[in-house]
Amino acid sequence: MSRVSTGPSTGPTAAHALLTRLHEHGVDKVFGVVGREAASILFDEVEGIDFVLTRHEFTAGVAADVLARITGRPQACWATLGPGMTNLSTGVATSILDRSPVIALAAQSESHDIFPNDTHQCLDSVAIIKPMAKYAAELQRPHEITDLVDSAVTAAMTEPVGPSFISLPVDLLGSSEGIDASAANPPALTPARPTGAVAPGWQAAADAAAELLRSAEHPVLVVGAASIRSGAVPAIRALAERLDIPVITTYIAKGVLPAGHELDYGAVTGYMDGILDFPALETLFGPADVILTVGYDYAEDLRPSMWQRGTEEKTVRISPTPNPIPRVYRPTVDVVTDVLAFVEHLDTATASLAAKKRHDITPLRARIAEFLADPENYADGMRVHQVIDSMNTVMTETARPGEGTIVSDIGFFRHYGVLFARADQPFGFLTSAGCSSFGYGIPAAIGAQLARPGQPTFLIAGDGGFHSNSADLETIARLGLPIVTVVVNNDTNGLIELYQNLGHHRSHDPAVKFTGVDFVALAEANGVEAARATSREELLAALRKGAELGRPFLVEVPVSYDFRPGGFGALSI
Ligand code: TP9
Ligand code: MG
Repeated sequence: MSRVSTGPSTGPTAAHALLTRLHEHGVDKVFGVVGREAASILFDEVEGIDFVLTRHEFTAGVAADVLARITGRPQACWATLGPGMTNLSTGVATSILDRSPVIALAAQSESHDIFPNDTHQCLDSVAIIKPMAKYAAELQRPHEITDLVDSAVTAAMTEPVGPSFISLPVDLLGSSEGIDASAANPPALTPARPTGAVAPGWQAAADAAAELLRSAEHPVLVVGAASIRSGAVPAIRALAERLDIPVITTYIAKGVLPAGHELDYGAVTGYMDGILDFPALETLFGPADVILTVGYDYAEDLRPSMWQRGTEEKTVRISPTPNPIPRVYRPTVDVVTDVLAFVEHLDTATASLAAKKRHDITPLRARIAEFLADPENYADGMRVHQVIDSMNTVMTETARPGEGTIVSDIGFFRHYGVLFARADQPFGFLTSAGCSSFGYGIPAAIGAQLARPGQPTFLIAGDGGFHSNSADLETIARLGLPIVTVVVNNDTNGLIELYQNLGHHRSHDPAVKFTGVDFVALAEANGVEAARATSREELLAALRKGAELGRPFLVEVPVSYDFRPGGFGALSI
């Protein structure tokens, strides 16, 4: 609905209307870097929506992604035209592959001067972003901005949730032509939860799932993040506890059951058998005869090949999105509906069912405990599992039950985080499962700390990923966010070295090795207090200091990986 005024152009500008409408949809932050469009938009024009200046647009995109993920509301990021927009594009890629309702905004050349690839800094932004967005449009007339924001929010909040993009020619942004200041905006109608597909007759499919459960001996719930977005976590927990069904999650759905819950069989990664030197996937999935994949999303990197072990299983796919990947996953029963609606239906349909007897994973738990108890002091640097175990210790001392966030950048250490990091709430462990751009850590930690201001945020990052985006340490310092960062430093893109060794049985230093960076000095240069720790004792002391500080803190930890010959020969990825 557009409200067109024919009067003179003196009212609020499209920029003002844009911020107003974003705020009406619940957006309270715009992360970004402003360019020459600063002449046409002032971000303090509208109360309740703040601009957060970042050093890089990728940081802006990921911070918005994580803030949106945790708050369940859309959040926004901003870039200038041309290179600003291309820098932002990896943030947009993160939100499409990681499923987050981000409204990405970029300035564009004046409307009469849009000649992509010819005009200074002018690229065809909509064409570039469209393949990785739920919606992408360019503002044509200033008074239509409210409608464009509404379309962007609706698309972003539809499962699979993801980013929407609006390109804003700078002259239109600063214009009030056609905007009727006296007319009130229509209600924003932001959905409280994402909207998804509901197949007619899904209840019959849910009844078929209940029937499979009835005859199952060792059923398992495999839970993905769409379950969290649908508000189904308490219902899933109640169902699992009533029927004694174990819960296994994707990387990013860790925390669906609180840490230490007896039915929490953990999150899985294709690297786990290699890391643990133990048949973990076989132990977890071998005995399972019915697998309910609840809120299943292939982009979360939990692949059907991981559960296809031992006993031949029947599968149920529950998702608010019709199956996009039948070639790799064609379930026995497919239920396309809201996850919460399904779990409630299943709960009623199985009301008379006796509890199952969950299969035993004691050997796997014993292996993990043995691994983490490793007391050794290694001369060539700590091991990553020791680092994560220390972070868990201090997080447990610091966070109230059901609180706290451990954020992981991308690297080999991330897969140790998937296995070992404490997550005591949904999205209590944050990583980018879908896009996995390194450099994710700092912006994700910023988003998490802003979303959960009273709770501790710990970040683990590798030297490679961290230093690809470390300029935004200054953003952490400027905002005074009490994030405790641990940089595990092996002067190497370690995960890539692992692949080189797999492919060629030897490493090739120039492709993966760096010369040393002094991360303590780097942190201090950016206004962040820092320390170096080379043993568990030193690390625990540093983490405790950081957690108590109330300001940003960084710990550099020299690490080394043990690449056992053949240990990763059978990566399940
Ligand atoms: N470029 C981008 C933007 N993202 C990714 N994921 C790559 C390249 C490929 N991955 S995971 C990784 C790379 C280069 C290296 C990570 O090295 P690290 O020092 O951060 O971690 P670690 O522990 O594996 O050495
Ligand atoms: Mg490294």
